[in-house]
Amino acid sequence: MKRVGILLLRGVLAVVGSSIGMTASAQMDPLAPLPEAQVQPAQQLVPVPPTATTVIPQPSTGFEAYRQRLTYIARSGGISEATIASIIPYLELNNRVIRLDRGQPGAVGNTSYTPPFAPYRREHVTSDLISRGQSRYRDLWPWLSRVEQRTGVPASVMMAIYGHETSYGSVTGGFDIIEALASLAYEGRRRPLFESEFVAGLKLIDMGIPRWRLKGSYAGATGYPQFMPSTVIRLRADGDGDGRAEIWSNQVDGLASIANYLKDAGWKAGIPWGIPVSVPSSLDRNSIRNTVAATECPRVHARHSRSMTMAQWRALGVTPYGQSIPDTETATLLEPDGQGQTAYLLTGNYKAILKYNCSNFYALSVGLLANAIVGR
Ligand SMILES: [Ca+2]
Repeated sequence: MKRVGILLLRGVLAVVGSSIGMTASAQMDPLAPLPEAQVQPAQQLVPVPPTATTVIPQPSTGFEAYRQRLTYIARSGGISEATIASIIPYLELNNRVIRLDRGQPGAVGNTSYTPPFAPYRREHVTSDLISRGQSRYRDLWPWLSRVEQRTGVPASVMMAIYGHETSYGSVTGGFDIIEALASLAYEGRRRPLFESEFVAGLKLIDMGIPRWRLKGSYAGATGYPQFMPSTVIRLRADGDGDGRAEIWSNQVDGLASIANYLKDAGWKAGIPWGIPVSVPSSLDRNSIRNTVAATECPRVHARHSRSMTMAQWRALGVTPYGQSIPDTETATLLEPDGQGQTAYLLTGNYKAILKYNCSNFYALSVGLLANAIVGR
């Protein structure tokens, strides 16, 4: 997983978590392992409607205790004592991070409703984003072509992700990710994930990256590729060949890291992410329905048909508008605006984009922006 974005956490019900348990754990030996139960995750608590008489416990008391657990997991993760001592005692709970995390669209309400794609596309694949992408693509092509050769990932796709994630480096996020990750871990809805990313963030500091560099989204994604810390450690790449992978200050390194991520996620060279197709109205959607639930983000995959080869799709009357996929290549069908509108056949490379951010709208708009950047 690259990062925890807005969509990854969708569908998780926000729960009033103001009464985080805090009793004896503050008095414990900080060296001793702290079982999970001593700092209760918010989701185990019964929601308390805010009323005039509701007493809101001070969460800072609970967070003080939680710092001891952070110290313990940092030590267990091999973080140096110097880093632990210079950071953990001074960490504060960032309530804004928690509010943003809980306030995500889709967190409450009718989760079965999926809006049409067309309005999202208009908003996210704009002429401004296309023209800025084209100009950067031209400027950086001498470096990006080498990254493309090495990874098999088209430079246009790297650029489109760069555009979507950070508006080509102009919005990389201003949260201190160490504090944000500690706050989200404390909040508890996805504690194992955020605790492990917190430790990875400290590891980056141990590796010599200064704390002030570690700025990013409220969910802990940082740098031009918006990687979570564990992904920074595993997949950041050197794009310009100077021996350093500087994802916070060097665009080519950021783009090469994006390509490296997609390659790691299974990107196959020479195959498009997907193609727009027309679907005959006679096509029996039931006969192509996907009956296997995906293990990762099943709601996103549930909107796709089952996988068939291009030759099989063609036999069913599904016709590419332009470029095709090789006949033996498999693809799934997605009709994001419903029947009778433009549909897409999506390859394994689309699934690699989904690993970056598991949302059909995200992956489609990345693919369409990439096409537009190279004039397709
Ligand atoms: Ca470099």
